Amino acid sequence: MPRELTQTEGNGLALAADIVSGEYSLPAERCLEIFRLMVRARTMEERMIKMSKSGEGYFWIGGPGEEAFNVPLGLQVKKGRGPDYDFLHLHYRNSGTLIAMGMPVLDGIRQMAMTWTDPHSRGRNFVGHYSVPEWNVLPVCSVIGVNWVKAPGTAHVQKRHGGDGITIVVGGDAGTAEGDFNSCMVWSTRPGHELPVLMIVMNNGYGISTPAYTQHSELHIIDRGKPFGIPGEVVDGNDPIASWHAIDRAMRYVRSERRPYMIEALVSRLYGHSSSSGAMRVRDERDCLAEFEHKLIEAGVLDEEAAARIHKAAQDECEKALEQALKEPKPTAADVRRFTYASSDYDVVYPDDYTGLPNGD
Ligand SMILES: Cc1ncc(C[n+]2csc(CCOP(=O)(O)OP(=O)(O)O)c2C)c(N)n1
Repeated sequence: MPRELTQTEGNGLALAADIVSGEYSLPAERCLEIFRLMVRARTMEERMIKMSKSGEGYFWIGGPGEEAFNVPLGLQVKKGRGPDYDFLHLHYRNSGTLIAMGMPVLDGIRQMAMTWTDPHSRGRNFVGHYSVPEWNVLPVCSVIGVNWVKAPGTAHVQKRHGGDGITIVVGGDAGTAEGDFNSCMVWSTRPGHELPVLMIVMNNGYGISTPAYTQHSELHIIDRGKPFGIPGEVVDGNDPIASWHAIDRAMRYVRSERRPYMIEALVSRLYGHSSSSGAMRVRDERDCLAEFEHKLIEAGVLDEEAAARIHKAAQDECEKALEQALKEPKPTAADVRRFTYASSDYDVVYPDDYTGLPNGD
């Protein structure tokens, strides 16, 4: 509940000074910003699920159930290009992070529709496999685990470069069983060569159809960081206020200490693993968006009409984006050989610019 009501928003609703969740709070305006972004991310994903069923797209995988953590993450990234800024090695469920960083919904829909205009992969990668060089978002890799071992590479560059840029790496709980997770911890904690890596495990309790409790005997995944001296915390990833503060604490630590830190966010998986398992809405898991909406209404900073307007605006945005994407060209068969390697003056293997860069269109 809000501590006190101090202002009046343009739509006539009283704005609370802070929205409180347990021992944490955030200003009401920040909460409304997070809520709007969560709605846009969820609506985009649900539109994509429909596309996977209607044939306007094919395979779907994504982040419904992770928005309460992923949006606060995106809002706190030090966004830019090069080692002065944060590097992101994201998971395929990080749509909320990209939306919070400013990705247009249209670009997410373009990847789902596999259009040539998809800026992340030119219509050639799975949906949710983002890549944004201007924001240091490295291409999401379908091979789970690999992210963990790429992260020390960018963090190493940042450590040598100086400044306060950090490397953020995100993966699911099942992927932590890969040796790469261990490699990340080893490489990030070599004595005298510790690296600024924020390791984030999104624990939704499943690896496709395998429940985590049948595979993991450790109480928490972050406990595996202890022998390496990696501090960590478990956070309720369905609570955007708690998540905001956990991310803030972790980022402050990694930015200033230049050492790794681990967050384990307990999240939901609201449409199963992917379209391969039907992408049907599950009803027995917490829904962070419904919970947050309820909280903001209870606190008096939102009412049902205002919430409905926010949902409707997001739906309209997604319909418009889909309409646009469906008009755009698809890649051709010849394009499959392009953009495979960055061009180089020293490339003796593909002297004819096999990759299509930089002389391609
Ligand atoms: C190396 C590797 N093995 C297997 C797969 C097939 N696969 C795709 S997603 C997935 C489960 C991943 O579970 P988790 O890491 O918990 O992430 P979640 O999908 O639950 O977010 C698996 C096994 C893969 N992509 N890469």
